[in-house]
Amino acid sequence: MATTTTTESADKRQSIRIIGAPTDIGAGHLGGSMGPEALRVAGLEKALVRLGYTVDDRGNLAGPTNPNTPPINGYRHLPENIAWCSLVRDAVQDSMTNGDFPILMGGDHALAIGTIAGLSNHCRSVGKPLSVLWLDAHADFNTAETTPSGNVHGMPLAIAAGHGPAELSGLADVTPMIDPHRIIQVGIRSVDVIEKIKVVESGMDVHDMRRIDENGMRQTMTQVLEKLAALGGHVHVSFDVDFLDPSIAPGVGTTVPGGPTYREAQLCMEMIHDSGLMDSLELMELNPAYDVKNKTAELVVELTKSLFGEQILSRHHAAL
Ligand SMILES: [Mn+2]
Repeated sequence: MATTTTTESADKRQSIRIIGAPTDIGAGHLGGSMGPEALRVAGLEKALVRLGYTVDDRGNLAGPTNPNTPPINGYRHLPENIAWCSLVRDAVQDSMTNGDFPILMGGDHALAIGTIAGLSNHCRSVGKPLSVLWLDAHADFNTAETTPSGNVHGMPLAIAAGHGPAELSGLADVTPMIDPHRIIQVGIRSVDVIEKIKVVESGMDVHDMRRIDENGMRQTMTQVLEKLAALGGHVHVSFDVDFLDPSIAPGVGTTVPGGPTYREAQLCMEMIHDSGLMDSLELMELNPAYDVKNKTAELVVELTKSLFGEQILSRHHAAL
């Protein structure tokens, strides 16, 4: 695919803008607010520079603190989630408008509402459809009616698809901000009871761990990337660190056993890179309070390098 990449998209990929969103406002556990700093300590910027990219770390967005209070009408911290997601929307949209490839460092996964809102606005302005590749242990398709906890990080895709409080689901210029038929999920292995019905009805394409066990990561990602290529338009990759098996990635608040191994995750990321399809990225739910000597942050940096083209041997050398 690399040989068919246009000059325009190749240029776009040379310039990366890193945006930090240090908050755990949508999560059940505190500590995701330290995620951006842990990724900086693990050398995210330097790793991308070594791969030949120009990288501009814009520092952190500044939103409200976490009041850590119980749900009100089914949602925890709704006003604070609105404030943070609005900041993320504007930062991501500004990056796209300036031709920079945005990497959002979370922060919890509720912030994806802001990312998708910003991308939705940008895509509408340039006449492109928006698709999302969602790497996660969870379907994140709860609503106030189905959520066991009221934590908004379990709801971002339902809200992006138009099912949620108007203040959040209406954060983009149009509602819904994405067509759920353009959402592909990989790695899913924890879906709440009523949420299962909503996920099946939603139209999302869900490659759960059972499908990955049966088909293998290679065939799974071949199918996923062929579908994304056929759908066309902008492809956003939303990487929840709990996608990974907890044995290699303990630094998240919501670990679920039975996730992709180190090699399966690397293959997934390398295949995404080789497809040339990725147009924006977010690295979500890293929680240093649960990590061991920052090893999960270091793994996320390793996987991000693969997403941006790091290979064991270059394809050219391997062919000689
Ligand atoms: Mn998630």
